[in-house]
Amino acid sequence: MKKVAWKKHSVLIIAIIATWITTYVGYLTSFNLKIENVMQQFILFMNPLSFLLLIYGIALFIKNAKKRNIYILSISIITSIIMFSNAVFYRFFNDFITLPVLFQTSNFRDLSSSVTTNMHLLDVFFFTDVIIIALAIRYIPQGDHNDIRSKIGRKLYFVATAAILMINLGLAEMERPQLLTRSFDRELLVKNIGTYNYHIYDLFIQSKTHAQRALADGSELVEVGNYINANYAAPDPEMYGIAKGRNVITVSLESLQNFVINNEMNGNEITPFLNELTRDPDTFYFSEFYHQTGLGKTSDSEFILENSLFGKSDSAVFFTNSGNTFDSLSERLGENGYYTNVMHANNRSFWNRDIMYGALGTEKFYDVESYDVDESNSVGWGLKDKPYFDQSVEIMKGMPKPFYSRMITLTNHHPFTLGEEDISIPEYDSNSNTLNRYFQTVRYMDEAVKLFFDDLKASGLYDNSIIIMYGDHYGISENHNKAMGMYLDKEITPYDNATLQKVPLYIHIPGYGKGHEVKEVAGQIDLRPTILHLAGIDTKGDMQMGADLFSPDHEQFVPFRDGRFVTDKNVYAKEVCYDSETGEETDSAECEPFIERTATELGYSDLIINGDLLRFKEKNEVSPEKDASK
Ligand code: GP9
Ligand code: MN
Repeated sequence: MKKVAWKKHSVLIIAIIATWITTYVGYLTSFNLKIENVMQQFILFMNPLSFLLLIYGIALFIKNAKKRNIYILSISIITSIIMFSNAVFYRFFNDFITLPVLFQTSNFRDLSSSVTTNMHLLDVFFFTDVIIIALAIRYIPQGDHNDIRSKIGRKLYFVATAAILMINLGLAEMERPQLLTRSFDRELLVKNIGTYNYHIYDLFIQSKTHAQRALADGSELVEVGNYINANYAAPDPEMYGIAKGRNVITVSLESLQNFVINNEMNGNEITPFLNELTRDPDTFYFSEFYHQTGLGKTSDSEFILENSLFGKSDSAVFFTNSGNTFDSLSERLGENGYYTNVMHANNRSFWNRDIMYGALGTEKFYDVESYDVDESNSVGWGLKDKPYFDQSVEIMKGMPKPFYSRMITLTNHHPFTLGEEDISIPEYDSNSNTLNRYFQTVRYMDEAVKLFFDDLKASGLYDNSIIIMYGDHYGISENHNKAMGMYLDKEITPYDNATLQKVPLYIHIPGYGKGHEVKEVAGQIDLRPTILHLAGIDTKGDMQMGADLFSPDHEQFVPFRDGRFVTDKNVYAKEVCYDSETGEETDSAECEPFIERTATELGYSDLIINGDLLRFKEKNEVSPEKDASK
């Protein structure tokens, strides 16, 4: 009977194997996938299988032999075209195709012109399976089949397919926890679930986004706009335009929490340079400043800084809404003559940055390819912060002025590892190795930032720049509460977990002389209006949820993406209202109005993003100053 089944379905079996192998060989020859261990190699090998079993398996329902063969051949042509297009696309963009890129390429070089130049003769290889299948159809005679037994066989076949998919997803989840919820990186997706499943996943995410978008018609913009206008905080005339014409440099300090600043660990000063800056007359140091990121971590902090809108509650907005229209900080500075760029020595597709930066109007992304990276200057996630800053300043020297450079550091990232040569202070001695090492990588970052300032001074760029540095999100999660409790010498409550979300913010204006510590409760959402006002660019009428930090009207209220919030009087966490001074539980009536407002602000931000509402907003509609400056 086995023999009969093999004979009956030989074309199908040949098709599955031929496309499977062609796909796998395609992975190895056309994409630069970094495979680190045997398990990853195995996942890569097996990942095309579940999809191929499913899609070719539909042939089992087609009784007529001729139609069945046409179906199988068509599928092989389609899968070959998918692999072939990705290979051509990859040569140019170093990335896999995602749907928004097919609709939105205006900010990158023209796709179509590059396609032909990136096709290679050897690409016919991708159609090897088609040829094999065509030959099989030609030489292996097949009849119609329509019997009872095949129904049971079919069931078994699809159960096996589902099982293979589950095994694949299970292994992928082991290799990369939260792969599908956080998305991270297209390369990781392809490596773990395969090109075909990846495209289905992409289609799913993008259709969800499109459906939400299709339901919006712009009428919501009025309601949201009214709320935003009512909360507009006019700039302090003393500060407005104080950095006009200067280069704007923002630095995202990876995983840096505020608790290490002006603090020590077993007698060792953790951040000598950043501590010195808190007392520097050219620096405003914000000691009650919070990150507001969600699942999208670094990318959320980038999104918040650029748009003064929140990320999403259940996914990374960089992945779900890279096709939206934005009114970003980059775009606004760009319109005002700045050369806008991002400097980050990682894959361009990580967090979907390459696509999102296009939507944000960033002119240039200096990704890993723009840096000299090798074994000797890398650790953990890649290029170490010291050489990163060194090389970045070299690149900056050649940039048109003024520029807006958004820098993203990397070394102080989980798992917080360093080579011996970069360790300046001992490990901590708690039960958490993560926290123990954290102090060391934080210290390394502190030294790197000092070096950066020295380099900027030496390059002559320093005096005509303004440098804004902030922690992107927490580095030590609640899983390390016990160790944190030991370090802070107290039992960690939900109140502490909320206040531990403080990240340092430095606004450094060389030559200013009147800087000081600011204890205003504030958040990342406030960065966009603050920076634009310092640069002398008005933001009245902009669809932003934050307010200028220097404005007398700035309110001390910071909603977190998960519904917690902090004001100057209270902290609200785990549905408990705390007194912000004492950390003790207090009358819930004190928090009540802000619970409501947190929901409103998060809701309005979601409305803007999900409905892609900014596409309905007339450019320059409500910003007369901006027109005047042109
Ligand atoms: C990756 C870096 C880290 O490029 O930004 O991302 P994270 O894991 O912190 O979101
Ligand atoms: Mn980060």
